Amino acid sequence: MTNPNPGGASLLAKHLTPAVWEALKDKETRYGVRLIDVVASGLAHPESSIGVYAGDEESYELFAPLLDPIIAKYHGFGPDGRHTSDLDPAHLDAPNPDPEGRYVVSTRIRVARNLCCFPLGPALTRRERRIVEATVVRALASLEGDLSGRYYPLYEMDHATKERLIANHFLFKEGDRFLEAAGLNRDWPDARGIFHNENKTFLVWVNEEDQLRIISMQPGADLEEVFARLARALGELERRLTFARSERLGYLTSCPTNLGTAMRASVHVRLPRLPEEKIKAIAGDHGLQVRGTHGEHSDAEGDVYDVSNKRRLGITEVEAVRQLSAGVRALLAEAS
Ligand code: ADP
Ligand code: ILO
Repeated sequence: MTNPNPGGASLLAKHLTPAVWEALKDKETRYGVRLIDVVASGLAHPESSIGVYAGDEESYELFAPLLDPIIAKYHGFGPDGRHTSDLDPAHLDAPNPDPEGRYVVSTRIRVARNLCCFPLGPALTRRERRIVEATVVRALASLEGDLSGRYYPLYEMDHATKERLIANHFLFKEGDRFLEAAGLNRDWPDARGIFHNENKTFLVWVNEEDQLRIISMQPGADLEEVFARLARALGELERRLTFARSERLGYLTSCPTNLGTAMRASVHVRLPRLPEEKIKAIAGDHGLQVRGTHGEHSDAEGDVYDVSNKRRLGITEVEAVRQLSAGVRALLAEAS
């Protein structure tokens, strides 16, 4: 097969040169992940911004000639970089940027995690996915206090409940075309589900883009409270589960944009007086990205934007939330 570069503006199109294709096309990881699997989503969707998904930890080593330049471009993190983590809430100095609640509707901080010693989602077998689900659900069932909750398997959930949870920003959407092409939606909805505590401030998505998406969220702009809850939950889960992690790349995720902290700290902020271009410019100056009201690939509704840290690797969790805090302050200074 000759180099099937999809064209377009994705990082895949930029970095899948004929030489890279030739060097990697016959390689295969121990879990059977090939170059054609890594690039499948980007080839199917030339409109992708990134275009690649890793099938396992070894993909990041074996396909490094393709993935490293993509990682470098997205995170500003070179091949000699070493990721470090800081989840200590005592190190976070990010007072509520909107104490009167005039602009910030809600705050959400999520991290992605995958279990050590399994392939990542694109290469999981149905049986492995079920083992992952059972392992995660067992760990979640033993959480106590405000972190205790219930697991809701997707196949048991009626349509109306699903729609309501999605509309209220608690549950992942179904049928993402990029995930579909990467093989991440195989056997849907088998072994997928959501765990949450009673007031839905602590939630865990199971077997979507990553095996776990661990989420702390609440109305308002109390970044410190949201971060502290997440850090506490992660501490509890780390005592029960072993997550896939590398010295260099931090926590391992299926999409290279999520490596490192695997953290996306965001606010939903209502900015009726600022043009979208201005919002994007201010956010960009602070290392932040802007999404729509219903997440990635959605539009802003009612002037509510999702503003979050873009970089997740080569930055600590504390730094990522501080970056969000500084950017939100700058936006609110312009908005008032
Ligand atoms: P991810 O957060 O995993 O990168 P998405 O961009 O698809 O993925 O967002 C997932 C969901 O989280 C969407 O419903 C989105 O609207 C919601 N969300 C993101 N940030 C916030 C926030 N600050 N408050 C409430 N919901 C949020
Ligand atoms: N594969 C899609 C999305 C990339 C970034 N978003 C994630 C991780 N959900 C693309 O290349 O546009």
